[in-house]
Amino acid sequence: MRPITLLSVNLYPLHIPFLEPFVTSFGEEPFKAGILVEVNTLEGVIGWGESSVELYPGYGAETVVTGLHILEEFLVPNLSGVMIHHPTDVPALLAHVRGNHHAKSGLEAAIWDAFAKANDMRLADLFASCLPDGHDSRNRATVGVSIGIMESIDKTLEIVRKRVGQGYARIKLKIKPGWDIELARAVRAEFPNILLMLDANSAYTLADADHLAQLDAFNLLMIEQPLGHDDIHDHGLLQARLNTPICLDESVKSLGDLKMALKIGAIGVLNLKPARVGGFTESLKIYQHCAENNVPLWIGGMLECGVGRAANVAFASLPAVTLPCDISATDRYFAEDISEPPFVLNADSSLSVPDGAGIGVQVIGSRVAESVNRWAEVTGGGEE
Ligand code: OSB
Ligand code: MG
Repeated sequence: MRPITLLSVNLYPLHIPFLEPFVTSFGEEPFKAGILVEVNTLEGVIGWGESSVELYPGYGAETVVTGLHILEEFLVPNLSGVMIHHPTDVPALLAHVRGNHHAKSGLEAAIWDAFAKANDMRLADLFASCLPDGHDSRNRATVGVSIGIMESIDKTLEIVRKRVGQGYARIKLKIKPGWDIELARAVRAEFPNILLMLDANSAYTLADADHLAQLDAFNLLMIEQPLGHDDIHDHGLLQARLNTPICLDESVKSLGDLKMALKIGAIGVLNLKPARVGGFTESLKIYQHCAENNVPLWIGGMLECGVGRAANVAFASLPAVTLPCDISATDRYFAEDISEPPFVLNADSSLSVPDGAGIGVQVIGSRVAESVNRWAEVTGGGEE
């Protein structure tokens, strides 16, 4: 494959209005925040990636401001003028920085996109080319929808009706203490057959095990990250007391974490967010480990804009992604995204992989500029 040479990197803070705020056990996301990464190459190809960092360090430790700092001061300077023979070589070039996976993943993703474009292939096919035979892209990703914490169960039921009506085949409800058993009971009563799951974003402790065991009555696909974001051990103890499979999100930041969780019985299902594990190179290793060990796998989301969404759809089109993903249609999040065309839900609850090279969506420059301006307004100045 044709190598690329990196000339320059531009970083754009994101501020895109949501159609509705997204509330989780760790807080409210008032608008879509993040960092858009643009990579320019000697070959004249431009690559785009998204660092799905957030406004507050509630899900993970990183924020937009820490992401800009780490990218500008430590990651980008190491790549200037570097020839990339394959995107899987990128993590070694970023290894001098510990952690900061979300920041790294946007830069790596931009290089994956540029490399795929320079070689005139879809990102989905580039991913497949890194895997053994039999892992070709299915050209679409099966998806569900994640529903935030609402002001009442009635309001939640209304939204669930709307999403089921739109054709989403799997519903995920955010929960927290006091917003769990009765919610699950009400949704299950009205929708006895939908694929239903809950996500606690680390809102419980092992002392809640008996309480959480009541959820076994509702035939849930899984319960996602009930316990500490950094506590694989206690998830093992909890799983022994639940029939519902535990899905880990926050706790699995690397292939090593996954292996440990599997070894101690702390995980039944993996939510793989490429950003959380540092990018697509690590994601491909984790994907292969899941494929070889029959670990049920789906791709999670961080309310990405079209750039991150496109890359995640490409990854989620790989065949060992066996469960519906948290990658919904553009109109579930935004009135207007920064890229075109929008992702539209197919009748089989899937999103199609775009046809074009790389991520296959076009970034609209004027919308990026508007987003940067909105960010500057709410933060009272430039990027700092
Ligand atoms: O825990 O999966 C999560 C969004 C932001 C931060 C954490 C999570 C989420 C979601 C949204 O659940 C999934 C999506 O992008 O639609
Ligand atoms: Mg989650």
